Amino acid sequence: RFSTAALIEEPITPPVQINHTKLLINGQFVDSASGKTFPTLDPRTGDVIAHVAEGDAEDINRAVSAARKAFDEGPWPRMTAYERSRILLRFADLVEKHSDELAALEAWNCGKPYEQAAKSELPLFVRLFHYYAGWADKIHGLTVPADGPYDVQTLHEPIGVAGQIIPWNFPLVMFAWKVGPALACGNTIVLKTAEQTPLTALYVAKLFHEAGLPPGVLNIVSGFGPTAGAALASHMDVDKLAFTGSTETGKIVLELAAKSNLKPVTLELGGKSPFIICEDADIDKAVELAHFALFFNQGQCCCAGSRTFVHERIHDEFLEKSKARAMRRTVGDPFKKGIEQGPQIDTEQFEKVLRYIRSGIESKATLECGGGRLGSKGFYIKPTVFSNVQDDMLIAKDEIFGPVQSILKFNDLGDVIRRANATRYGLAAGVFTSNVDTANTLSRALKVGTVWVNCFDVFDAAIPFGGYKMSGIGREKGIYSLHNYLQVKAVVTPLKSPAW
Ligand code: TXE
Repeated sequence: RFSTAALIEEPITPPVQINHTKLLINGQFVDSASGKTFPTLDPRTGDVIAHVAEGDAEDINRAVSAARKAFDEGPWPRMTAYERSRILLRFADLVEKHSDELAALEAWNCGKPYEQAAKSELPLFVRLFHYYAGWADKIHGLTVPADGPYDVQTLHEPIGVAGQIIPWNFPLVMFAWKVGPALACGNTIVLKTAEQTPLTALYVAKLFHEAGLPPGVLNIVSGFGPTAGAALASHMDVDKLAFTGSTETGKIVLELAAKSNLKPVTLELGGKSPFIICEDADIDKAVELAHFALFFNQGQCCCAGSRTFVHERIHDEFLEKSKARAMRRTVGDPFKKGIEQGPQIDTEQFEKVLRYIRSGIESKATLECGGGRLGSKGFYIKPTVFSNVQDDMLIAKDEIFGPVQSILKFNDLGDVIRRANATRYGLAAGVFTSNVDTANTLSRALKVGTVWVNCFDVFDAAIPFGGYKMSGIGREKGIYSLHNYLQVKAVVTPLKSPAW
């Protein structure tokens, strides 16, 4: 029983206007050098929302020059850290004031439920800027007790111009994870948004300038990966690159960075995260959490709990209840009340998810529910559950990035640890158990960057996030992200009177 077509056939008009569609370079909204634009689409219908200036290599050059000048000559890295912190705080307050419109724009451009954007993502965004505003005036070096008559200090300095490339699944949250720490440390930025979702970054960047950010400190270039993205990754005057997206593209940008000026790169890439439900788990709670871990944000999360491992003793009851829960999931227009799931982002992702569903059926996993598109327009997919999933099936190995839950059976801890770790990814894991020893064993044995025990998708600004193995390089959020945006300089001075 899925929500009726009525929930999707007549899209609600979003309660927000689109005011910004140009590139933001040196504090000004400008056309692209080529004059080209590209359409950004409504995932509910595939219709055009707006035409947006399309940046390419020439616009990246302009944006990098502005960021360079703002770093080398502008006030930003020379301000007191307290002044920088005040601007970050003012910005966060402005975003909070405009959060209804921003949530609407995010929902419209991304297809995510408005209530999710408003209640979860906007508060996370604001909190993250408060958090890094708090760090701005607490970044400092050390005095080092070196051998010999020397005074040794370390200075923690901003790196310079940061290039940042973000994906479409959480446009605002990804903006915050990248921009917050980079600015708190005193860097300047050229940020390339995903081609699917250019709108909210332009809106918030405008608010940043209202909050007092000097021109050139934050430049936003909308555009495509192989043109604008590649130009940024290979730019000789970009000092650091941060990327979130697919593992395949992560390899490309790492290579571009190495072949150009060897800029340091942080990568946050794909995942195939295990969610492990032990035999002592409260089944109803585990069903709900495993459902959330996979289906949240239409299944378009890099850390989605996309391999649901269930102990064989509770497997059958868990499966029945998970299937019933997926069939109760409300799918529909993201602007309607109580909607849990909107459309996938675009036709490419929609087709990819449907291909994996066909692959699951062909490889003889059992399709318990869902298994196809919902409605006749837009990119809606029925919540889908597969059981009898084996480790070597494609649906158990690849990142599907859609509302497709794969349920696997295990029999003991050793078995599940080995299988959970047998993947090229290592982003996150969920563990559901009432036994603290089991939780401790699993959280130490799993080769992943985050283990959520009896919870999932907890994204507080202070908690570091990032991957082992091919899920990435480096950590974002928390104190760890500051290290990505700082150089350490050692200053060594002979002491005249060492014996004093
Ligand atoms: O990713 P890309 P796509 C995964 C998910 C999804 C798959 C493909 O499995 O189905 O990736 O999605 C920019 N040089 N994730 O095609 O291509 C691009 O413009 C420089 C996981 O959207 O990695 C966008 O801004 N940049 C993920 C960004 O890279 C390039 C979130 C991400 O796009 C480029 C999204 C190039 N040559 C998808 N090519 C996560 N980790 O959360 C593309 N880009």
